[in-house]
Order: sequence, then structure tokens, then C-alpha cells
Amino acid sequence: MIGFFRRKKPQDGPGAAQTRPSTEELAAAFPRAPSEPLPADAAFPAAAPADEQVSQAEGAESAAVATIGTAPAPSPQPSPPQAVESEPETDAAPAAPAGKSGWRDRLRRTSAALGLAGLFTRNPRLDDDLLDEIETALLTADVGVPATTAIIEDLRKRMKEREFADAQALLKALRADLIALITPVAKPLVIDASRKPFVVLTVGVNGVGKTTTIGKLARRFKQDGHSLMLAAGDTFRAAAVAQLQTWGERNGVPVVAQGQDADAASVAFDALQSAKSRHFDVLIADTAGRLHTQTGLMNELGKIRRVLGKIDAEAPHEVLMVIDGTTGQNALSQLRQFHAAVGVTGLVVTKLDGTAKGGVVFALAREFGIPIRYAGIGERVEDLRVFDAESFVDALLPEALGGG
Ligand SMILES: Nc1nc2c(ncn2[C@@H]2O[C@H](COP(=O)(O)OP(=O)(O)OP(=O)(O)O)[C@@H](O)[C@H]2O)c(=O)[nH]1
Ligand SMILES: [Mg+2]
Repeated sequence: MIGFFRRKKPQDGPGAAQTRPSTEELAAAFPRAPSEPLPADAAFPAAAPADEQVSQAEGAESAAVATIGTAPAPSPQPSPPQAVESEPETDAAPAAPAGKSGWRDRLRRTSAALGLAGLFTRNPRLDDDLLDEIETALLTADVGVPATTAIIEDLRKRMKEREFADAQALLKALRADLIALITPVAKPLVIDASRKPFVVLTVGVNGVGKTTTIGKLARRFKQDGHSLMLAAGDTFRAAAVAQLQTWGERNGVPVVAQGQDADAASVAFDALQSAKSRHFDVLIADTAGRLHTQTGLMNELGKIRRVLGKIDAEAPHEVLMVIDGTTGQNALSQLRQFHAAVGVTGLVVTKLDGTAKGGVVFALAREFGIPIRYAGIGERVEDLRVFDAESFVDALLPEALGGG
């Protein structure tokens, strides 16, 4: 094996304080199965020697899970199929309805927190007090000072010029300003078929939804007809490997893993080699959550990037940073640090269905201009939407309020 693959001591990692997974981690490792039945071939293979698992995977691309690697297998054996089927029910809501109504349904709480809709349904007078209230609502929703100031100044100027006949006209202008702010970043991820495999490296701080997003993406890419493979690059916790394997199994997608404490760059390297030799269209690599302030761990991301580049100079083709929509303004410093360390090319904003204030999306768009690829609007595998500026603003601030 190549010399630069040194094993990382677990105490270096974010999971250092946790020698065994907590109840929450285990719960996160086994999110509720999607409502549809598992495909017949999606069950975990019985614990087989590693070599045999490789050949199984090579023989059938749709095989559920392949544990491939040179490291001894310290990882826990994948749970037997019944463990998945009998997992306790979580309180995950059903999948969001399709189209704009799904956005509206899921962003209800975000919209309520923003409080703008309420402002307009009270049919306010067009005056500075109304602008002050809008400004406060935007700042409270984490839209941030620069974006809020730009919007309020635009509206104030136009109000002085008597452009708005009533509050509904002002509402329309506000919606248009919000849409204009995020339209430039609403750029979907396009899998470039000439890059084979197209490598997606997933990064972000702890618990933001990286692994869940990979599971959702695996399903989406498969439905779009891409063959794909996953790399279990979060080697700090045994539960993290098992969590990705569970997602792989559900989607009938092979997972390359070396188990806990393996070198993340080594896992990524092996996975890319394997995906390339087996002509997969897409490889998605998971990584351990890390705080943007942990310099050593941030440098490790650079190493993963360099190692992938040894096989394909252009890989990773997408560095997808997952951001928790409830994070608020801290998301800006997270993105700044991750971008400096590994060159982020796309974002996923998750948990917009929660008590997220959502406004941080506008702040991110204004400050960085990095494409927002997807929005996470629930825990279900279906709850990942291509980010759409109009649907997002429509959910926060519907066009028709109070019958207007
Ligand atoms: N409500 C909601 N929950 C989500 C969403 N995305 C992820 N989650 C939940 O967030 C929790 C953490 O998700 P993970 O995918 O494990 O997060 P992670 O970033 O991989 O975490 P680490 O690997 O520990 O850094 C899980 O309970 C997920 O179900 C979302 O869009 N909405
Ligand atoms: Mg994870």
C-alpha cells in the first residue's frame, strides 16, 4: 500500500471523546426505512470473507453492499436484514408532496419564523415602520446584514418613488428581490458523463446531514440511470460505516469500506480505483464531520483531495458541502474555512423543514455565490429537492396573502 496512507489515531478525530456510539448515533445510523419494500437483492450478504464479497460485487453491479479493502476488517459486521426491517419507528414524517406544495408544506415552520407573511396579512400601511418590521424579520431569520440592507434600501427607494400602490405591491417587490438574490446560485448538479466516474466528495461539520444526503443522492442518481458506488470515508465511528452501508443496501449500491480507524484518504483512493476499473458513472465519498476550526482535520480533507487526484487529476469533480439550515450565521464561517481547505463547488442546505430560519440561504448566496445544488426538507429518502429559487421563496413568502 502506498506510504502516505498512515492510520489516524482515533483521538485525533471528532469522535475522540466517544469510544462507543451513543444512543443518538445509533439512532442516526439506522434511520427509518423508506416506505417502499426493499428490492429482493438488497439484503445484506451473509458475513462472507472479504475476497468473496469483492467477487460478489464484481459479478453483480446491483449487489447491495460490497466491503472492499485491504485493511483487516475491524468494522462491525453489517446488521442482518431483519435488523433493518425491525428497526424502531422514528417520528420521521411522511415524504413531502411533490412540487411547490411540498416546499410550502415543509417550510411552514421556517416561514412562520420569518414572520413576513404575518406582516402582510395584517394589511399594513406603506411607511417606514413597515420597512423596519421587514428589516427586523429578515435579520432575525439570518438573512444577514449585507443582504438585508440591500433589500431594504431597494424597497425604501422604490417606496419613496411611489412605485407601490399598496402593501401587496411591496410584497411582490420583496419576493422578486429575494428570488433575484438566490437565482444565480440555483444551479443543479450536472453529472458530466465524460468524467467516469464523476467523483463527489461530501464534506461538512458534524451532524449536518452528510450521510443522509448521500443516501438520498444515491437513490436520485440511480433513478436517473447512473451506476454508482459509495465510499465510507467517515472512519472515525463504526456506526458511521454501518450507516452508509445501510443506505447502500437500501438503494442497491455497493459501498467501499475499510472499517473504523482506517485512513480516510486510503478509503477514497481504493474506492476511486475500484469505481474506475468497474466503470461506474458516479462515486460519492462520505467524510467524517469536522469542525471548521480543527486545522488538522481540515488538512485531512486536502489530503483526500490530493489522493483522488493521483488517479484522476480532475477528481473530485464536485466538492459538496452540506450545511445545516438551522446553523444561522455560523454557516458563513463554516463555508469560508471549508472552501479554503478543499475548494467547495456546491452546497446542500439541510433541515429546512425543521425550525430552520432559512434566511442563511440568502446570506450564503450573497457572500459566496457558490451553487446551491439541493435542499433537504425532511428525513425521508425522497426529501431532497433540487434547489429552486422560486419554490423556496414561494414557501417562505407566498405570492397570494390575505386573498391578495
Ligand atoms: N428534518 C431533517 N433531518 C435531517 C435532514 N437531513 C438529515 N437529517 C437528520 O440529521 C441527522 C444527522 O444526519 P447524518 O446524515 O448522520 O449527518 P452527518 O453530517 O453525516 O453526521 P456526522 O457523520 O456525525 O458528521 C439524522 O437524524 C438525519 O435524519 C433534513 O433535511 N431534515
Ligand atoms: Mg455521517
